[in-house]
Amino acid sequence: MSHLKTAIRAIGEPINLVFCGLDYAGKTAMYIRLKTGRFVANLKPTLASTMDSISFDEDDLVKATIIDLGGQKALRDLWKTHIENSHVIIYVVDAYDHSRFNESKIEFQERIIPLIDSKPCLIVCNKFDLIKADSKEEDYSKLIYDVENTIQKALNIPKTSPFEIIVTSQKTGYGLPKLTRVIRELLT
Ligand SMILES: Nc1nc2c(ncn2[C@@H]2O[C@H](COP(=O)(O)OP(=O)(O)OP(=O)(O)O)[C@@H](O)[C@H]2O)c(=O)[nH]1
Ligand SMILES: [Mg+2]
Repeated sequence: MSHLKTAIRAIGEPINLVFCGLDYAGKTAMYIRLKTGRFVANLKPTLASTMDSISFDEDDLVKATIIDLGGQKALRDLWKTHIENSHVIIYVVDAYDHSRFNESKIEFQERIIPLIDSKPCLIVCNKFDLIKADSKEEDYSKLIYDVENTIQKALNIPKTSPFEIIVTSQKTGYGLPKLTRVIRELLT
């Protein structure tokens, strides 16, 4: 990951984080959570991508530009240019919706992997609140581990750097401190 830090320092340009992944995964909910700390239910699908500056520390010193893309099928050809122009890729998966794991895998393998170019790639397994509500598992850390493992296998994510899997719920805020910390570490 030090590759990113060196590149940023050398160039001194704004750092772009791109949010991609299938429609309905929770990209815009995550952008709003990171920006405002709030969860918004019933969001409309993103048709035009949003670019906005977000701080990842309380002193407002660690900033990056978020690019929140639309995930609908017809919009996925637009991902390429944004990924190429970004320093960090954040691929969001609806970890509750098993019926779309295969579609998410195909897009990840065909549209993300070829563009990685050693960029950090965080895979966000979102909607953990729905998984937890459905599960009888009482061991919280085991449940998290199972989600990470399920998504890693379902999408065939390499277990090595620059890939990192993070479980989140935009609704409860679970995983957001870890996500923020990982992003902050990449940026500073
Ligand atoms: N229960 C729950 N719902 C969530 C979570 N994250 C997002 N949602 C809801 O899921 C729906 C889709 O979320 P969006 O953020 O609009 O999804 P998106 O990935 O931006 O979708 P596109 O813009 O179409 O690509 C919205 O109604 C959100 O409120 C979560 O962690 N838990
Ligand atoms: Mg959206």
